[in-house]
Amino acid sequence: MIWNEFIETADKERLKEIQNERFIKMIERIYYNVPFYRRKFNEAGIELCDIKSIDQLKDLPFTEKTDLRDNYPFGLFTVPQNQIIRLHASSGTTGKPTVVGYTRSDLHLWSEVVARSLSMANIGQDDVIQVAYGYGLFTGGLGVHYGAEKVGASVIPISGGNTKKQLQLMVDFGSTAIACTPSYAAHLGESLISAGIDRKNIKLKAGIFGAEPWTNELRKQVENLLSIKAYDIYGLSEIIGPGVSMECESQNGMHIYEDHFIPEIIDPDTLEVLPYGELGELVFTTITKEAMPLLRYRTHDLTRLHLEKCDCGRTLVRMDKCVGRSDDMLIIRGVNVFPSQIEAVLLEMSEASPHYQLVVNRENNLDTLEVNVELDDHFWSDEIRTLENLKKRIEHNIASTLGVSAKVNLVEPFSIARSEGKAQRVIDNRKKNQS
Ligand code: DLL
Repeated sequence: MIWNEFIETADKERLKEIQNERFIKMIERIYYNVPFYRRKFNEAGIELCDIKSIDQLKDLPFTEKTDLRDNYPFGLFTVPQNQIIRLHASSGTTGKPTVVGYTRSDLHLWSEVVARSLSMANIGQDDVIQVAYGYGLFTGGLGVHYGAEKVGASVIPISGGNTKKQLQLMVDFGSTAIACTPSYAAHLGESLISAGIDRKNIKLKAGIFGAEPWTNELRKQVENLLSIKAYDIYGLSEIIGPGVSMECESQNGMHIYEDHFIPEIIDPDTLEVLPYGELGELVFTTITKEAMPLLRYRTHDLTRLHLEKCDCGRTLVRMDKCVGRSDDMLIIRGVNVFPSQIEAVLLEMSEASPHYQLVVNRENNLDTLEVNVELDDHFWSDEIRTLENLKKRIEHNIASTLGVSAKVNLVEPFSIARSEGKAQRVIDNRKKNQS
């Protein structure tokens, strides 16, 4: 189901015309209304009248998360407070939160892009969607909520957590779709089984999972556990929230709504724009947002872009599943390791459950990586030799795939804390010791 056929299947020339027009307006908007941008343009010697086409985007300055913090709370807004009708914020582990504001038109835009996203999973007015992303300052809950209302689905605003209630309503209200983080979806799946609920009593067919990196291996597990099709949805508060891009039925990358968010992939070191197909950092420019447009915002998410038309008929550029954030990348004795790579290795083995944790330490100036792996209930054994062999096999698979040795600790089923939102997969004690 394509929500906005005109845009989602537009030919590239038509789309570029639309982008160009909107881009120029956006540049004027930030230049005249936000001192921060005016200063940046002046420092870079850029005159407003010189910017005539979106092709010049690559020559304009970047915006970073620290710029949002430095202008806390409302310094990057282009409108007075009386036009802001919603505020969200991301907690951030250190310092001040990053704040985002929305005008009425921004909220319309947000529901439009989420409506497009849900339509990719064929969610419409015959559906009952359980929104189990957190409601509050986090954009997940309310973001998906408004888009779900727009497509006419019956929305259950249950928010995150309270797993028993989630399962009860799933059965009683006949939920056909669930939106939550993939790690929580895995937990819901196993809870469904341990509660002894017969799958026949559940109408669930689709999951809208995002807000954290997850692998295709985890997708398979969650699809099996819940007997659904699991779709990846991507977004970040600074750009709008969920609904920056979403996977269609082909599950071949997430379509980015380029009529609102212009993507670029850059080399995070040289900051040069990379060609389609190359792995690098995703950067977005919003061209229609009113309250807080962002110019070349560095997401620090690592992925690739693909231009080819998709089997679903959409022409919108696709982004691969995110490998992770550049700031989540662990460097273990000089080797770059993303938690998602470990996840892929673990979940290729049927013995591992989707619950794991990486613990990094520094001992005698050497980094050590420990991987706590929770075993699937069926494979837990009292036989030490069985466990020892399995542990060695996992250690071998990690070493041969990632090129780094790790100590694996097999832990009992249900012993790793479950997350209701974004899972905390890494405990890096090196950082703690530094501060
Ligand atoms: O996580 C918005 C969201 C809510 C997206 C619900 C999808 C579903 P933030 O809290 O600002 O916003 O976190 C944004 O989360 O830069 C990525 O690192 C990560 N992220 C979001 N979606 C995905 C995804 C929301 N599908 C940060 N795959 C982003 C991988 C994701 N990482």
